[in-house]
Amino acid sequence: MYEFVLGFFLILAPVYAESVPDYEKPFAPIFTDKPVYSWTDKIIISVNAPSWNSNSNQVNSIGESNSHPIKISSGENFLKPYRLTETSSSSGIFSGEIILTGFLHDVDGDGNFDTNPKTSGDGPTNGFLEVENNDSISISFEFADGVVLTESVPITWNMGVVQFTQDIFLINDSVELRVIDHDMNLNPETLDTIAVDVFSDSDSGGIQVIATETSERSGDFIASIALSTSTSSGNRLYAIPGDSIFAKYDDHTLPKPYSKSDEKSIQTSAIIDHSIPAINRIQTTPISFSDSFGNPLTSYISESQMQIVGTIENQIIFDQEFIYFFQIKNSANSVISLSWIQGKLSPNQILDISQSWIPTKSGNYILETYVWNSLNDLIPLSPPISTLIIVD
Ligand SMILES: [Ca+2]
Ligand SMILES: [Ca+2]
Ligand SMILES: [Ca+2]
Ligand SMILES: [Ca+2]
Repeated sequence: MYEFVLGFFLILAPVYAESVPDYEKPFAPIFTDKPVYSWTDKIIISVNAPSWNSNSNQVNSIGESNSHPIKISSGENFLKPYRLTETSSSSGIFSGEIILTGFLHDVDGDGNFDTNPKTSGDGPTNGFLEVENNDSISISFEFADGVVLTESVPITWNMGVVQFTQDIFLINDSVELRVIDHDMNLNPETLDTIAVDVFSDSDSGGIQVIATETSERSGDFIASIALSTSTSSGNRLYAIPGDSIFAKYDDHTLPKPYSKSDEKSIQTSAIIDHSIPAINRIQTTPISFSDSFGNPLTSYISESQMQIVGTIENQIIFDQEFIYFFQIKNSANSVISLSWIQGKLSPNQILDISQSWIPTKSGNYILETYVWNSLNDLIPLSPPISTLIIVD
């Protein structure tokens, strides 16, 4: 019984649909390609109206007649009638597009308007329509006598987002920067650009870079900058390891509750690090021992002074602060001596570090040396070295 009823409807439904509109559930829905638009985007419209496919061998149109018009409106501005054309000769789906043209507004604060508002066109793809920043677009189609279908989509301005693609960049990295602000897709048929200020701890004046839209309608902008350890110029920003770098975008198209004339600086930062990992920044040589005159020692006697000598070499091309620890443990693994030397290595500098020690008793001792960056951070700059000392 159930299967019989289902079959009955499947056969009759198309005939019914083409003859009498279902006023309770209209079968000519209007679709837009996005649920919400920015003020200068493009709207791609489609209407599913199989009853207007009057000839299956020919591409038909809807909306262009004054008896069954399509009207696209925003406030007082409208396009009517506006023609949509069938996507293929028998699809029964009709499509077209309009470009929103916003209103006169200066989006970058240079005192000049950046928009070209106009309202014109009769379809299917030549329409331009002025809109406000907080607005809505109504699309209506009188698809049968006295039966008008309407679809509305909102128009909003958006808060811009600016971000570096990483939290930490190495000094040799190309730095990628991204700005997302759909309001700056000012022309939905070309790649737009945005100016972004980029600066660093070492160069607070910085540079201005141009971020380019990733595709015609994305509202997503990318810029790439290089770092320089000497000077800023062009797309190169002066920054050294340890600096923070910053990007600042001034958004002049802000959503509610901001007003049209408001602007807001949106800023982000990232950290610049060495290209050499911390543990490899200082190279150490094995420990050697000498007497107080600098002559190498081959045996060690209690109660006599010896010099413990280590050599460190700065592996990076920047100044590097260090603390060199000497720690001596006896055979019971107790620390009997701890001392350190603090200093700064210039780029690629090699330095001998020396500490005197007088063993009080014969026995076996372990000397451990550590190189850290500072007492505050305690970041190891080279692997620790352990050396056995046998005192007679
Ligand atoms: Ca057709
Ligand atoms: Ca401007
Ligand atoms: Ca664009
Ligand atoms: Ca905006």
